[in-house]
Amino acid sequence: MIAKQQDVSSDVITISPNCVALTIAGSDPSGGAGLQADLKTFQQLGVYGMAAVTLITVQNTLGVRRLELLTPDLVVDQIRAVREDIEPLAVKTGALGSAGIVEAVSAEMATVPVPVVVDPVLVSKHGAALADESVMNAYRKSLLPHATLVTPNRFEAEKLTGLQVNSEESGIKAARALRSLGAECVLIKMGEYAGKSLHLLAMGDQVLSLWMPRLAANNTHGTGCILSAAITSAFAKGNGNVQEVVEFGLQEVFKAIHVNTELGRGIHPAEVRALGH
Ligand code: PXL
Repeated sequence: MIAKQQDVSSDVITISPNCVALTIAGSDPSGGAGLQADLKTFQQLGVYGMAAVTLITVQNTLGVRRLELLTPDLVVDQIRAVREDIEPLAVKTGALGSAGIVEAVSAEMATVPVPVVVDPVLVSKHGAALADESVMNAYRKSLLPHATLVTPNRFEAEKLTGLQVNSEESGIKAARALRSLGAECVLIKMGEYAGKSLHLLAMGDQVLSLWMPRLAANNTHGTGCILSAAITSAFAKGNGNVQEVVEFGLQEVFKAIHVNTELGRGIHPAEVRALGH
C-alpha cells in the first residue's frame, strides 16, 4: 500500500544559519561524554552540531576498556571538509589523544575566525592521567595560543602550568599562568571547596571566583564535556561576553546533574534537557 503523501509545508522551520557549532572530539559509545555529549548538548540548546572524530573509546558507564586514535591527517581532513561547506560559528575541542593530533588541530584552529573552546582532556576529575607528557607539551606550545577559552580541571591546570593547584589562591596563580601561555580566557574547574563547587575565570587582568551549590549526585559522567559544549553553544548563538557564556554553561551543567538518568551500573550520565521532554 502506498501511503498518502502528507502536506508538510506548514511544518517546515528554518533555523538561523548563525547557530552552528563544531566539536573535534573522541567517541564515547555509551553516549554520556565525548562527541555524543557535545552533539546532544548543542541540539538541546538550539545549535546545529557537527563533529570531527579524533579517537574511539570502548567504554560504558563503568569505565574505558580500549582506546584507538585516528591519524592526524584524517582528523584534519574531516575539519577541512566540514569548513569548506558549513563554517561553524564556534568550535570546541575535546579529547585529542596524541601530540600529533593536537599539533594538526592547532594548525587548523589558527585559521578559525570564531571562538575556540579548548577542553584539555588530560587528567580525569579523579586525578587519573589520560595523556602523556608529549600531549601536555603540544597543548602548551600549539593549542593554548589559539584558545578563546580553555577549561581545565585543577589537575589539568597543574600539568599544564607545573604549579600546584590545591586552593583558591593557587588556582588564581595557575589561571594567570595559563593566560600567559596564550589562552585568551581560562576557566579552572576547581571541584569542591567549603561544601560548594568553585570555578575560577581569568579574563584580562581579572580572575573571578564563581561559586555554585555542590550536588551530592552520582550522575556526573560527561559534565566536563557538557560544560564546554554549552559554553560553545552560547558562543555559536552570538554571545561574545565570556563571563555570561561561562555562567550560562555552569547553570546548564547544574540543571543537567538534576536530570536523573539512572542509566548504567557505573557513574550515571548527566544530560541537558532544555527542550522540555
Ligand atoms: O569527559 C572527558 C571525556 C572526553 N572524551 C571522551 C571521553 C571522556 C570521558 O570519559 O570518554 C571520548
